[in-house]
Amino acid sequence: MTKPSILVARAVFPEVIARLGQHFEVEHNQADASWTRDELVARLQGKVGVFTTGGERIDAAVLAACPQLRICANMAVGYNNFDLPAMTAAKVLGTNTPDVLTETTADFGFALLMATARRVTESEHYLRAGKWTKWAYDMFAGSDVHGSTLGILGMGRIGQGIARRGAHGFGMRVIYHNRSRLTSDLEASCKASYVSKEELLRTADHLVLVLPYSASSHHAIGAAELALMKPTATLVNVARGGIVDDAALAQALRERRIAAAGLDVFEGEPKVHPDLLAVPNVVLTPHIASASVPTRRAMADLAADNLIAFLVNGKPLTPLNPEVLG
Ligand code: 8YV
Repeated sequence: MTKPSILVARAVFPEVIARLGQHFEVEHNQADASWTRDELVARLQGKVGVFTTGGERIDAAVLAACPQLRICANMAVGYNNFDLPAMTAAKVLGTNTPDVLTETTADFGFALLMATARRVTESEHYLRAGKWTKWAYDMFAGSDVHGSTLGILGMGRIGQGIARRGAHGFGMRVIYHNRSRLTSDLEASCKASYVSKEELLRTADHLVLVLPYSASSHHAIGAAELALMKPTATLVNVARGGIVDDAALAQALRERRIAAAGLDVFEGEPKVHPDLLAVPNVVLTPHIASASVPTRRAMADLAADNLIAFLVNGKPLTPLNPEVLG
């Protein structure tokens, strides 16, 4: 019997490709670069499933050009690369990788917060450049993390992980804003209090963004929101590029209207706004919040398991639009 054909749109663990190969004919992008949209559509011809990594846009035009496609399995918890209503209309299943990356991403959110508040990369660049010749009382003096007010915008699983770290590990007062309020049990476990977005912006010493990207969260942090923040505040984004207006943020950092920022995601990444590259008070990382070896492997395994479970027995593990299973 011939095996169904699937596409793996980016290079991933060889062990995961081998496992997929037990069930499917696998075409695998082993190049360093992602395929263009036209190339993706050409490669998708005759494929019933595709393993995506968050950068491949699956919309109505792609779906219309690939009528055999039945499942898109994202190796990411975020799925703003999917036009989910169009996928549902075309009866194409989408899956993502929730839970397996929560703690690792929360760890990184905290790492970025610490590095930003305590000016870790800025001071390392100074040292590496051979500029460290003497002690000075104010050399790279930053802001405290312990005992300060941690603000979280978007209080899903990762936001709660960051809240727990702040409250239990660093004695921070935690405030949050979210589309919906957490249950009182969850609020108690995170020691977090619900506030309006305006109060969050005005009060937080360290504001961490962990909300999903959609049309309604586009530029959720722009010039007006930055203007409400304390001049001593730091901003951390481990969510998605596009949630922050990067040009407005670079201007606020340049004019020291906020103290510093830590960014793992960018509008138009992997390109980074040149104005952000030009300011010293920002820590920049290349979208690696989930990148521990075990977590990336767990994400790849879950995406592969979704393809296998759906295409072999019709029962995906983490469906985004289960109505297509009906
Ligand atoms: C991924 C992410 O690394 O899960 C997400 O939503 O942003 C990251 O964990 C990225 O999407 C590539 O898979």
